[in-house]
Amino acid sequence: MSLEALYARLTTCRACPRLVAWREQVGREKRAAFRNTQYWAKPVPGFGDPMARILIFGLAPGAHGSNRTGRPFTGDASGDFLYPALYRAGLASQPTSSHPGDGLRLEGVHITAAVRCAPPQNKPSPLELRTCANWTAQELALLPHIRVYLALGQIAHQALLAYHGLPKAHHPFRHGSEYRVGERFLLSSYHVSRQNTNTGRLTTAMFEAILERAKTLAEI
Ligand code: DU
Ligand code: SF4
Repeated sequence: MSLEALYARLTTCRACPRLVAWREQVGREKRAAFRNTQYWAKPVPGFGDPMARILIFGLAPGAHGSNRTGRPFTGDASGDFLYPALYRAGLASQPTSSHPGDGLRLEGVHITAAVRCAPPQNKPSPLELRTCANWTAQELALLPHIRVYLALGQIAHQALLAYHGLPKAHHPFRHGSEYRVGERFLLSSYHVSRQNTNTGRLTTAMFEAILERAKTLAEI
């Protein structure tokens, strides 16, 4: 199975009734600024380099970001922070990510999330996280060179610990925390959400340092 084939199956997933309802409701109601656009309103596949050594692991699609455009972190404030940073770190071909088909390519990095459908209030339930981890397992099987997980936020961090069967009490989330998980590293950062970047909780310099550390751990 190829990543493309996996993603084709993923986009038909309806395993979480609450998230299916929400992703589609947001896609019908839309935000005023996007009322003339067709929302994706489906599970959002991962994006990037199949040979990646770094896997950026987000929380879930933004209702009006990737739930609209169909590409992770594309079309909202989180992506407006993330992609320029990837570009400056030499991991992306351009600093902007506006829509699939804009020519953006990642190099050395792949991006996915703990949950692949937009959740209300950006809060997936524990069951939804466990259910979508089945897709994480299949995706990781097709990304054989990952050495570093870069978790964005505590929920992503805990989802990766759960995926590896590691107790969260022994691996607390901190901005910049690093743990070994089997052959890989789990490096974590505050999430790139507007809530964090607008308040200065996560600055450009802090995130640049995280990306440099990820590159070092991945030997890029
Ligand atoms: O056509 P393709 O090279 O298989 O790329 C498919 C898809 O993945 C495209 O949107 C670019 C992206 N991508 C990437 O970002 N970095 C890579 O190294 C290869 C593909
Ligand atoms: Fe399927 Fe994941 Fe979406 Fe649940 S969140 S419906 S498991 S793709």
